[in-house]
Amino acid sequence: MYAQMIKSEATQDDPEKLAAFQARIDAGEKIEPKDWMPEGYRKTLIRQIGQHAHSEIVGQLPEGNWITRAPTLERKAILLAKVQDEAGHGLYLYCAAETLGVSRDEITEMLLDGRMKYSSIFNYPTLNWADIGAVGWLVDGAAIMNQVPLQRTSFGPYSRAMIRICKEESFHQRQGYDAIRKMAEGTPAQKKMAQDALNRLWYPSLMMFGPSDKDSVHSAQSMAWKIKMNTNDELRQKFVDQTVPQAEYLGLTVPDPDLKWNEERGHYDYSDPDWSEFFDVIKGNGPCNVDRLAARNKAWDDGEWVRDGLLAHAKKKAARKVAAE
Ligand code: BYC
Repeated sequence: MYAQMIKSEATQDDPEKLAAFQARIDAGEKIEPKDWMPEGYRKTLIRQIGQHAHSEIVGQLPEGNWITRAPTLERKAILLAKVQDEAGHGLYLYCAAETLGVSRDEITEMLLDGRMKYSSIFNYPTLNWADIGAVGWLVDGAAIMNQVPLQRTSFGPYSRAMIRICKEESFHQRQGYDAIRKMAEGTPAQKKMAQDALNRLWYPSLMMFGPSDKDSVHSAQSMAWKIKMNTNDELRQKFVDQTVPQAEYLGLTVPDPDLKWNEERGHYDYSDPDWSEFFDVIKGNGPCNVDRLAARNKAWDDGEWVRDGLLAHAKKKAARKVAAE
């Protein structure tokens, strides 16, 4: 329905303006907040940037959960820094969304009441320390695969936010790989934990790229507008090709009996995730959806007095300024 709404609004735009806008996109120009843009472009960006921002914020929950239980002081400091980075990424992205005429409060409320999504991956639990390594390795690895091309996305504020985010994400992926490597090279019990984490997180990581191209509602229009630079399946394949040799190096087995190198295609053949599980998770029925939204709602309610205090202070300051003029 949202897609339909975007389509009907897009067709109400002036055809000449639309053609000039598309020519700018095709020429590789960046679109800036004050430039004319089709309503569908604006709404698609708010949806994608907003979902992305929410993912960064909700993504702090499964990892933040392990800060107090990290096995060494060094791992604790690294994890703490990473989780703080995710908050920063959320803030850059909320700022980018705000340049499109929507307030951070509005999109936050849409997350809290379930009107807006966040990445499916964060609806899976992190059961032990190996999962934290696997999240850094696989989840941040998938995020980078998706986000590096987004540095070239057509909307200026989004593109600039992505450049900064990608620098930090590559550190995140490397710290995850290092943590899982330590487990994989450890005692038989630690290696078993690393394998178990890979078994549980492999398919949810593949789901992060979105449904297969034939079921992707937004890809065609988003790619024409260079909001997305690649299809979901293209990025998923790149992720598989990059990650399988890493798993082999670690001595771990990717839990896909059909995984094999295809010499002719120059890529790995792999099995798709269970798409019915994916659609169920994004409808709100994943293992942790209820907990994640409850945690975000509680944080929002608990922070009300801070927001009220800041607003009251800002109003008082503005009134003083008016009185002095
Ligand atoms: N989870 O037409 P499609 C991170 C929805 S990493 C939930 O292909 P689109 C982090 C989609 O919204 C993750 N929903 O959509 C990492 C649409 O539903 P609506 C954040 C999903 O937008 C480590 C429907 O399915 N990264 O932040 O063209 C630590 C049809 O899909 C998912 C980004 O958000 C999913 N996985 O393509 C901390 C990157 N996949 O909206 C944090 C930017 C699809 O019509 N986003 N859906 O109701 C994108 O590149 C694109 O939005 C996607 C989906 C590839 C994710």
